[in-house]
Amino acid sequence: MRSATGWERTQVAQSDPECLFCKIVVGEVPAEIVREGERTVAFRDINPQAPTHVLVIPREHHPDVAAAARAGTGLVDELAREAQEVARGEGIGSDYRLVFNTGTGAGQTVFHVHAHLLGGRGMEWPPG
Ligand code: D5M
Repeated sequence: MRSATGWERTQVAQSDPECLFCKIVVGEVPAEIVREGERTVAFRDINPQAPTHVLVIPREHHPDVAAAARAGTGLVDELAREAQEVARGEGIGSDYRLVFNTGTGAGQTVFHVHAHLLGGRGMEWPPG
């Protein structure tokens, strides 16, 4: 397991010291990092729901995908692009599901926007 130490001193424009994923971004909480970019970090979900289950997050703190979109800096596009790169790296090509749970009613438990990248098995619809 590797923490995001390479980027520890990177100035993150917007950060919440109480946020678990902000702590992963600065390497304060360890995670199994699979990819890092200037604005994003991807790490394996602690409770995987598929053979590939990676969370792609921005370094900046935004509570959910709508807030990240409102920031208007192309961050959500970048999460999608990074997810595609992770999928390629995982050998699942372009067959994956990308999910943003938004709000407690939809199952969001960590209020730092994250894209769930799920793949490596067949998917059903509708999701539970
Ligand atoms: O998804 C939040 C996800 O975050 C959930 O699938 C578990 C995962 N999680 C929680 N803590 C950790 C750590 N420490 N490492 C990796 N993954 C973690 P949500 O959509 O908010 O329900």
